Amino acid sequence: MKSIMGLMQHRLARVFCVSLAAVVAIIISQGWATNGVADRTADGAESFDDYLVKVRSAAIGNGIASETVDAAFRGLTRDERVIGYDRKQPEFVQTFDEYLTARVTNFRKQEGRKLFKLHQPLLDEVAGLYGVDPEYIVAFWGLETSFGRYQGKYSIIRSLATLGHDQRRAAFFTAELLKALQILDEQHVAPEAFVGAWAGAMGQSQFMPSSFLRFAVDHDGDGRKDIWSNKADVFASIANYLNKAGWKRGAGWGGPASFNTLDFVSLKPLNIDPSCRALKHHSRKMSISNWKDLGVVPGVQLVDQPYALVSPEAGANSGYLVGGNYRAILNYNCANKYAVSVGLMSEAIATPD
Ligand SMILES: [Ca+2]
Repeated sequence: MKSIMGLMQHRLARVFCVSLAAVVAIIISQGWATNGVADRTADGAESFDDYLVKVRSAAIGNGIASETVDAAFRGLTRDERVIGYDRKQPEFVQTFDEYLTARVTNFRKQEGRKLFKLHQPLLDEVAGLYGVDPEYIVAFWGLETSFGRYQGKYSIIRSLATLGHDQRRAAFFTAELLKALQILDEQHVAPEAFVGAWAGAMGQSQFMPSSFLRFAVDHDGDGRKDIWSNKADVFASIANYLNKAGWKRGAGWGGPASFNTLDFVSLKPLNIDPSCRALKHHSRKMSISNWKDLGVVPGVQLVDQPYALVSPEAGANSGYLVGGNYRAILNYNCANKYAVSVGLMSEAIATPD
């Protein structure tokens, strides 16, 4: 057992190492992206155990206790199921309607309304604190894990180590693995409960370790950011994420719009933000009155702000006009169908039966 002094020294050391860790992580990820782990695994020369030895030394260099790393890596093997999922291509691309029908189900809407009411004092408190709309917190919670029910049962360390050792996205997943070790070292979660989806999304909010370290919040003040089992921490962490993504309370997400004919190609923006693939399917942003001049009519009352039109499906006479908060939703998961599902789910949650 660690002595109190030992613990204090460890914590003091970590304060110093937090800033150092960022620098070291960049150097490491740069090195590995060019001539380090990624390349060595590409030719299959590096064993999983050799990979873990390198990660161990990088983690300790980042200020993580060797005991934490050794306990996490003890007896660790690759999880080949994870590689199987990573290689699996989607069999077909769903239309918006198919996707929304499968995701924004009547069950989730009803459950969302019920839980919205049940947790209203906490949701209002958290939403007020972070300047977001409470129904969106419940919508993310419902769509990510069916309100905490399905968080995934894969070991986060094992999944990330497997994907970090694999050649496809070695640098990305190795960086996430180092962050996962930091989360364990900070004791936010017991090692045996450090589980999630196969690719490392964790807890009721399904944060990757890097998102956890940037956005997770200890709202109930017990010293742990517990997105696995504490609702106050889950809600506040989602709210904080949206706040940091630039959420504007009361501005909505956008809504459906209809038109007769539209030359979408002529509406493409001059520059497309490359950080999110969903933006390739957005028009340039215009005011509601500009859209109406082009014959694009919103189906609902929208707040006056610039909107982009999400590329309509072939032959469709309707699509979605999306505002600033929609961009914040894309930060969570950069896919248009996902973001529309969050918007529609939020509206359903806030609308009484
Ligand atoms: Ca807590």
